[in-house]
Amino acid sequence: WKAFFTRCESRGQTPFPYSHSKLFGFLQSGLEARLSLGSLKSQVSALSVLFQRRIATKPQLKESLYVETSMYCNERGLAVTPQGGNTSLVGGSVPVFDEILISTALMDQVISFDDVSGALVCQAGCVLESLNQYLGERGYTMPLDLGAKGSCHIGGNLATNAGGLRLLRYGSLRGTVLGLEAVLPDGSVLDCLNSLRKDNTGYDLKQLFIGSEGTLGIITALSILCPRKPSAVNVALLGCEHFSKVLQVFTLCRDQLGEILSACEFMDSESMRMVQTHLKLINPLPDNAFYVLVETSGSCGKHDEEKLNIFLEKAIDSGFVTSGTVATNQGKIMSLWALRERITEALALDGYVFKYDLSMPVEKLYALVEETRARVGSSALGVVGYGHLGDGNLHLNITAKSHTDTLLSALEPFVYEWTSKHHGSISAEHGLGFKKRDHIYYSKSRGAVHIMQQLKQMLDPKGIMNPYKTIPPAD
Ligand code: FAD
Ligand code: 2HG
Ligand code: ZN
Repeated sequence: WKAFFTRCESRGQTPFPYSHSKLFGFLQSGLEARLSLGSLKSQVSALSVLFQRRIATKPQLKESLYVETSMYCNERGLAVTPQGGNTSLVGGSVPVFDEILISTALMDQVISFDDVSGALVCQAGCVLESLNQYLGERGYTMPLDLGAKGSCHIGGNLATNAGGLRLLRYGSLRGTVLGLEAVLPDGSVLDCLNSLRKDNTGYDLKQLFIGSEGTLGIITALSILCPRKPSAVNVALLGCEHFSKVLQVFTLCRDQLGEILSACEFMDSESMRMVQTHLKLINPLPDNAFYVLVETSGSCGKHDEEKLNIFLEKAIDSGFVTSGTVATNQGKIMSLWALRERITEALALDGYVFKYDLSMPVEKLYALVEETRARVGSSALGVVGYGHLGDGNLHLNITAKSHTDTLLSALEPFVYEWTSKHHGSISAEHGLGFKKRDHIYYSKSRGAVHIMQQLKQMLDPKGIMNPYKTIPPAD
């Protein structure tokens, strides 16, 4: 990013949003491009005429619009970036040089909902929170939840294989997505949109598109299995003195809460400081080194409360937690969740943020934060560790007054090498996008990346789909 911005700025250009004349500058400077300069403006206006005509004739947008656009772009070698809610944290959803942005924002219709099986079929541009609301009115809920729920699209969630706050309970989208439809780069439609729970007829092609970050095609519709909305939800926020106690709380809550455990998140005191300072949120507990948020969801309030109380008693008696608070009403539940869900927002208000999304054996999770803190010293404003404890997923964020190469070189490749050494993943749930594409080798073998490149070549021979993201070019 830095190199790219510096190049643009040295020519007096602002990289985003770019106009055609600015793009002209990029092309002249020899950056990769697949457009002929003279025709760019006419290509874009031809596309917009195509869109307007389509919208006028088809008030309810169908995938046919995407078919025509894909064919148009494929024939002319125009690069395309699919965009959902644009909440990507790795620069996956923004054009880098010459791509045409295709948004799913107008594809926001529920197609069907089966209230016996819980299978929801909808278009890719439905906002996650709206789907949850739609289902809530019918006694069901979405099997995933994340802080960006008010903006992100379900198509974007599939494209990134988003994890989030409920993965511990309902598992990954690789299990809950039943089928999908995608428009391929050449305009053909891949129809795998079934709603069956069991289907072992050949390769499971939908899995290729889950987590493909817009590099293979545009997901236009999907079918997803939704669980019943739990009638009883309880949340506890607990304070711990050491990370070793956080781990003991996790083990205890799995033992004691079993099938009603729906989330187990953790945050350190630095994360708490961020939400208190920048968002003025109130910490209901005395200051602690760590906080664990435990959520239970079930169908019998009395039974769940009893279980939660036994768990809390044991956690206190064993000295795992030093303080705690429990919420059973919606208002307090939301305010406890806000402390955890809004950390990303608070960090953005602290300064420039270096973001890392890592998974590793859970007992190693916090050692990396401590080592990073010691390494960067006072050159950072904050070194913050939090995440999805139940999934072994750490969000390590380092804030600074501004981006500096010195800080970057203290962090990278250190963070990636550390993670790889401990057999972790350098992108647990956010994907690789533009920012992390070239770091893929820390988590995947050369052989595995080679097969990914071959798959990409087969489905997108002209390389028009999100070309600068996720999969590095073949050597
Ligand atoms: P976009 O950002 O628009 O796109 C993401 C990628 O998918 C891009 O590569 C894009 O090209 C591609 N894409 C989008 N739509 C399609 C489509 N229809 N077909 C093909 N490709 C497509 N992520 C988590 O996993 N867990 C979290 O807990 C979490 N919390 C977050 C909290 C906040 C406050 C924020 C800002 C982000 C968070 N994220 C989280 C990251 C982000 O929200 C997810 O990656 C989300 O799934 C992206 O959805 P989107 O619709 O915004 O996609
Ligand atoms: C979360 O779990 C998100 O809050 C965002 O995945 C993490 O901003 C981050 O690093
Ligand atoms: Zn997360």
